[in-house]
Amino acid sequence: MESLVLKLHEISAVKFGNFKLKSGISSPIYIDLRLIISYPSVLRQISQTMISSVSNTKFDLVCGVPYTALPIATCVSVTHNIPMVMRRKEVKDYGTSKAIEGDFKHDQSCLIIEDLVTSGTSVLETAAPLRNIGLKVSDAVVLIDREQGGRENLESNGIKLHAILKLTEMVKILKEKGRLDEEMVRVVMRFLEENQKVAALENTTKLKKALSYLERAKLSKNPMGKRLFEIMAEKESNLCLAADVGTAAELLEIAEKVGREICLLKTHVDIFPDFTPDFGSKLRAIAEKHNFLIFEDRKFADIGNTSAMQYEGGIFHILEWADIVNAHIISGPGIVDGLKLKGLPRGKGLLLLAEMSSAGNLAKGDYTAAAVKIAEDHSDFVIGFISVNPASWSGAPINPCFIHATPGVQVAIGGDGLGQQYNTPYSVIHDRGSDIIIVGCGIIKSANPVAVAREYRLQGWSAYLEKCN
Ligand code: 5BU
Repeated sequence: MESLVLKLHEISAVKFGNFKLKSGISSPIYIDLRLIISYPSVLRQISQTMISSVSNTKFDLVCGVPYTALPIATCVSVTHNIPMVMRRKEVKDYGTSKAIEGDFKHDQSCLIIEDLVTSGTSVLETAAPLRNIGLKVSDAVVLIDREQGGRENLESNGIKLHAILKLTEMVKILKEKGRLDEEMVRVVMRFLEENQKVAALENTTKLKKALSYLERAKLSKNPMGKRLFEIMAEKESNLCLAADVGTAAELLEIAEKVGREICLLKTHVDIFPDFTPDFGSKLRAIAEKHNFLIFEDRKFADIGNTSAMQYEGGIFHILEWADIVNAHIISGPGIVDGLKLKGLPRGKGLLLLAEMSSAGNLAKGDYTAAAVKIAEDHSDFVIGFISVNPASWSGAPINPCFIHATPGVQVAIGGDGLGQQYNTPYSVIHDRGSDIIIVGCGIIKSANPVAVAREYRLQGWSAYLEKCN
């Protein structure tokens, strides 16, 4: 251990002085383990030490936390002949690609390998997608533990931390070997001690649970947004059925059957060859009986005036029967003004398309940010977004009054061959930060839509509960 600590110091992977950290604070100690790839013998020694420290632990696979620990995991894998899996860090633009790469079997156990643990968050970020695909994660091995709550945080998430070195031990070794003078040891030790207190506080804030749907209902400035949150809480359902069946008659039939499982029913009314003017009132009666809202996925996209006319008029009279509609923002904020003119006096709500689920779509980055800005400027009418990965949106945190509804959901990830990309209910609600799963084919095309809808509801709901607790 001593020789490893001395080597890390020699290659400047551990430095002492005065360093400005990313957080803005000044630190007398700086650790950069990315450097070890330039010293193969150090990399080999680290991976050897790490794997030896878990010799009593059983696992089938290893997975390094990206990026610094990837070479360590690779080294462990090739020298000990243990298969490796790899977590993709950038899921956003790779809807269909897997979050975890590699070959594995359900129920195999996976050891997480990490270079340095502070609060344990990065280990948990890797554990979540591994668990999501059915792998067991109960152990993580780390080279350096900064002793800032990581061990406790991981333990409360069912992961035992095996740490090779504590930061304070490293400092002691370097002091004993004459690499640090008394004054520097004192400064570093005091810094570490003070930092532990800060970290403990930060962890408590970070671990703050997600707000419940009911708490968010109180924040909503639009009555329909509020109602939707309340229905979700009442029915313990964050499931929206995308009722893409062939006829209006079939839609009414499935709405009646599946109604009790859903908070929202999404229609594409212009699909139906048998649409009649009484469709709206028939569907409304079923919605009232089973307490769900109706969302016409019309995706208005024109200028405000035209969109307002399309909302109210034509054959479909969407404004009459749909509680919620949605709109692209391609034409600018005027579309919201136009739709609001008709919808707001009647207590309706609007979802903005901030992201889409289909491969190669252009709704990302600045476009998504523009949708958020428009929503904030019109929070009396806009109730939320169609989104895919809201947890990864950059910028200020999004107001929790907004609801996120995500299409492209199935229990098996993959696609439909026409661009649609699927994620699992757990990934959508828990990992990607959405609120509502929109499921079409996964339910409609199943042999038993009622039982399958119930299963989706339970999966979506348990992912939400996990997020809150
Ligand atoms: P699916 O059968 O679960 O793939 O149906 C998804 C539904 O969501 C379908 O009605 C689409 O029109 C709708 N959808 C979508 O798939 N992706 C999007 O980005 C948006 C809507 Br917006």
